[in-house]
Order: sequence, then structure tokens, then C-alpha cells
Amino acid sequence: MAIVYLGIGSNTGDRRANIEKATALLKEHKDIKVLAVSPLIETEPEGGPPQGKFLNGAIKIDADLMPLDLLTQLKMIERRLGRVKAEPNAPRPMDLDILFYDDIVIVKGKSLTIPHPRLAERLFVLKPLFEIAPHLVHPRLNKSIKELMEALLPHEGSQRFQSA
Ligand code: PH2
Ligand code: MG
Ligand code: MG
Repeated sequence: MAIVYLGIGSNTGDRRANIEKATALLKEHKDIKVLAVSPLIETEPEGGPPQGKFLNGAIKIDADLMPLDLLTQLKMIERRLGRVKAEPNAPRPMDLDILFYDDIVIVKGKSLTIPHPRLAERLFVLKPLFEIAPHLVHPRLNKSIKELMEALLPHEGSQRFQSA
């Protein structure tokens, strides 16, 4: 079993319903136990063409799946929620990303990099993650989620955010 943190996001359709449905599918999966779900926040889209705002969250699971098998299961859930292959950073009803998998480091994997390569720059990832794992330490950067977040928000510190 592995403790895994996932990022979840949606910016098309009924975003909250999409996230609830994906969470339900994770809970139903025989090899996955959902341990915590963060509050959701509404965020401005970063990168890609002009598009609607996201709802973003973070989920802690215990997974009896190797990283690539877990990735396959997450892609299946994305497809069940209506995700189709599109340009990177295109609007999507569901995005499920592996942020951390225990303290494993997979650098420049063919189809998967762990920890997620851009998480330290993304408040839409760090803020929800902070709510469920403030003291989790990034195994490559050796900084906690709290520290990574404070580096991006030097003035606000790590006060709680308003959930959407
Ligand atoms: N995901 C992206 C690119 N940009 N912006 C926000 N606010 N939230 C996301 O989840 C997001 C994004 C690529 O996966
Ligand atoms: Mg993503
Ligand atoms: Mg993704």
C-alpha cells in the first residue's frame, strides 16, 4: 500500500458534480482507499488558451497499485467523466494528477514524473494540499507544503483560504 496525494481539477460542465463523481469512483475502487478530501477552491486558469475558472482540490489515498497502474486508473476515471484527448492545458471536465507517491522520486519518467514537476509553482495545487497535509515534505526539494506555499505567498503566509 502507498500513501498518495492527488490533485483534482475541473473547469467545464458542473465542476463540483464532476469532482464529486470522480471522488465517488475513487472510493468505489477496490485498490484505493480515500483517506482525506480537501475543501475545493476556485482558481484562475494558468497556461493554455483562454478558458473558464477551475475548481481545484487535493485528495489523500491509500493505493494498492504501482504508480503506472494508478495512473491508468486515474485516466480511466478522467475518461468516464467525459475527458477527451486534447491539447495540453485545454479546458477539461476532469484532471486527476499524482502529486506525491509515498516519498518516491521518478525523474523524467516516460509517462510519469513524481513528485508532480510543477507543483511547487502552483498555488492551485499547494493551497488545497496545505489543508490536508501542511507538514508533508517534498522529497526532492526537502521543503514542507507549508514552506513551499509561503515561498509563493510571502506576505499572506499560510492563512486558511476561503473554500469555494
Ligand atoms: N491545470 C492545468 C493548467 N492550468 N489552472 C488551474 N487554475 N487549475 C488547474 O488544475 C490547472 C490550471 C494543467 O493540468
Ligand atoms: Mg494537471
Ligand atoms: Mg493531468
